[in-house]
Amino acid sequence: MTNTTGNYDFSSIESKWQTYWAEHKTFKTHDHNDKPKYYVLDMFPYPSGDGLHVGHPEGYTATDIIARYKRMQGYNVLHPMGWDAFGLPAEQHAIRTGTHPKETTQKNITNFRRQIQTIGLSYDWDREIDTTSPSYYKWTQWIFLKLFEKGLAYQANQTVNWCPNLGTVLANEEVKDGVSEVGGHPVEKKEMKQWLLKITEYADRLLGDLDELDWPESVKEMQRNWIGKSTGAKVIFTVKGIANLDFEVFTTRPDTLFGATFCVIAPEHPLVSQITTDKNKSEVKKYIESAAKKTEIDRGDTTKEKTGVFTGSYAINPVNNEEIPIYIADYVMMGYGTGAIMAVPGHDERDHEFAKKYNLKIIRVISGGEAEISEQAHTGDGTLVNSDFLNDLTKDDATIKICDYIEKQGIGKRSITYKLRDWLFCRQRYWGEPFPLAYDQSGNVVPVSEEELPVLLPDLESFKPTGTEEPPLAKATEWIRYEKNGKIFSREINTMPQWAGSCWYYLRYIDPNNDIEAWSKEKEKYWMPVDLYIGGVEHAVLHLLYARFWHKVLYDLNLVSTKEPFKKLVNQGMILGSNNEKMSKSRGNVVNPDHVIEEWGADSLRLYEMFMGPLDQVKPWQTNGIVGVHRFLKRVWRLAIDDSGNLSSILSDNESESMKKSLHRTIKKVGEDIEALRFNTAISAMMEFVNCAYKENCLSKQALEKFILILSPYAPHICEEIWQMLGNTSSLAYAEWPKFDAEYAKEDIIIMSVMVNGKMRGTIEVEQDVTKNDAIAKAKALETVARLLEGKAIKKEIFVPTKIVNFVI
Ligand code: ANZ
Repeated sequence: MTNTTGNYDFSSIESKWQTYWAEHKTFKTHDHNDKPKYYVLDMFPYPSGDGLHVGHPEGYTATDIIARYKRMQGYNVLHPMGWDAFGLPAEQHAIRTGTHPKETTQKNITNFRRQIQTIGLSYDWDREIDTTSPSYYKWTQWIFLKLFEKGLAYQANQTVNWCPNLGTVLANEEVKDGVSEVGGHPVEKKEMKQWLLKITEYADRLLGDLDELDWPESVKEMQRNWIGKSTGAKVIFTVKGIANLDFEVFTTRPDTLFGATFCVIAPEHPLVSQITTDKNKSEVKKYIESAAKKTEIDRGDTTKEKTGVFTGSYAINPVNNEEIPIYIADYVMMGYGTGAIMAVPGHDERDHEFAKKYNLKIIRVISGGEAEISEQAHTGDGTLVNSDFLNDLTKDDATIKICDYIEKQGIGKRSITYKLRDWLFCRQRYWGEPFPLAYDQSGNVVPVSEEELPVLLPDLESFKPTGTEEPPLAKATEWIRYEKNGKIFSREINTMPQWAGSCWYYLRYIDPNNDIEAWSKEKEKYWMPVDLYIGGVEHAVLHLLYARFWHKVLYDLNLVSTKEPFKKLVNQGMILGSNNEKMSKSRGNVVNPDHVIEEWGADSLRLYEMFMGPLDQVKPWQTNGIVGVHRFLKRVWRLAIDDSGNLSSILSDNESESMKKSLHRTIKKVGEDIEALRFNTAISAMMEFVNCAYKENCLSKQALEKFILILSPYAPHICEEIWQMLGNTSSLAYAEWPKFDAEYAKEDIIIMSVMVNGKMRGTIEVEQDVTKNDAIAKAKALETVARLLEGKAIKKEIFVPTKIVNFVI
């Protein structure tokens, strides 16, 4: 078979094979195969107007290599793609450009799909999903109903960041120093009735089950910190001079109770007005007003100077009856613990800073520390001092003793607190899933019945924020009026937050076209859990925590069969611009994959993104890097096909020993590297193989075939073309992954000298790439060496690769 021209014409080769795969539905996945299953998932993109950037194909190529490799290994592979398309950016873009979000979203999806398809990723496009399509969000609403029925969705008044100019509530992260990050508009604290999901009810399980997951330790740690479990005690302090008035503090250090020299309550604490004396009223009022303007992030910032105000009242420390002043300060948050603390300035840095500023007493109750307690808090370990019956005990023993004591006396109890708050699950926005809820005439919430789903998002002409607290859907008056059994209801007009759709999309891929169920249980059992999930580290907490939460609820409802959705997680590292800065339009360093593909081809793009460095590392884009991998592909092409488009004359039947060795070593290494996601070193090994073939100037057709198969997950288009040129009539996508011959794959045996104290005592025969540990073990086993080492302490083990092992005794 001949190729029309002998050149590596990547652009016609790539479009030819993309068309072939689409027409033959090469990557269509069938359920209930008797093959073992493998589910490899990408974090589906948010289809922004900017289109794909080179960061997307990094993770997508990695999962694609795995998907293609697993298929060749005989797995039934699920590898789907879809669009996470509701949310604020689409709406803001729509507002800016004056087009309806529905239109822009569809336009963006079309562009994203086109771009993704030009990379040659092996998705089963029959499973494509779009979170904004009614056939999808019907089931998002259905899951919400399940949460509602289970009592996990509730309404409550919440203090939110309200920005009148933007006409919306903002997340804490979107507010800096009292103004919105976008536009710098003033932000107010406001009480608003909001929908919340009781994620806190799952805090312990979300924490505990992390241990079983094959996830990066850093991501697990971020989730642990976000959940923030603190073990300690709640202690009751009475207010002096006001009968029957007391309050509870939460402390992680009940052992320091004798060192509490003042109390602090949050500015929003319900007791504020009761305990503030007349004399202090105006000061307190002023302070509370200024605190209301700060965000929690600012209040919790330990670098900011502490502020506070005295209430005029005193609390009684229940263990020693000391009268201690009660302050109000904004470093104490109402939403955490009990919103009140016992301050121990001797051993807590924030309390120490506060005590110094307001001249409050500082007592040492734990021994140790370098500085005087009046100069610096001692937060470390030590034994108890100045603490009556706790004296001389260790911190741990004192904690047990004081907890037993307060429980016996009825002045407190052991307690666990979480940082995790319930999830604020509604937005005053247009472009989101409507809630399947309505209100009756007296304002009671009534869920919409399952048969009435989906509750369609009405086609509003004016979807912009109203400028008031009222969500845009308030304008859809006809839609709001909902009649059932002769009664009139009024629909919920908030929408769900943008995280909702991504909480369960991995389940929909399993059964994307099912209109009677969200997914079939049988298919769920076959496919779940996701075996490998690759995506950006920016989703370490929110998306991954929310999805785990929903999954656990579904598990409790017996709707899914696994406790956790994602068995193994990998974060790809960010790709920076060539100037080592984050890619952004304003920096002018954005690389558009369309241009790269046009100039060098999709196979070069894929190969380069994998060759840049370890998948999880941050790395800069370098144009000469892509030139290098492109040259490699040309060399592969030339190995197979000559100038006039015929099979190359290098190809012959006989083959040198060194070529055989090179082939089998490469097969072994590439397989092992793919398993370990070390794509860059696998590519280096394949480059070495090609160098070897040119040097030997002969290669068997069978060897070339095997090499093409192992290169194909990386550069599928060129490999399909060569595969066909070699006389194969169908796609290589399901060809068997080549096996290596262990004899040939073995590294060369070398001889290393073994010394004791620098004196030659023998030799060992090892493989060229032997590890230090293996070489040392083998050297120790030599009789001559073992005799010398017996009973002696080895001071040092020196290993000079391929040369020497030396023991210093
Ligand atoms: C006395 C004490 C002594 C404390 C000491 C610490 C060290 P984590 O670990 O984050 O859970 N605290 C309690 N509630 C608070 C709130 N609503 N706002 C701000 N701070 C609060 O922190 C728990 C500790 O933070 C608690 O233990 C309390 O101070 C403070 F040597 O109590 B501690």
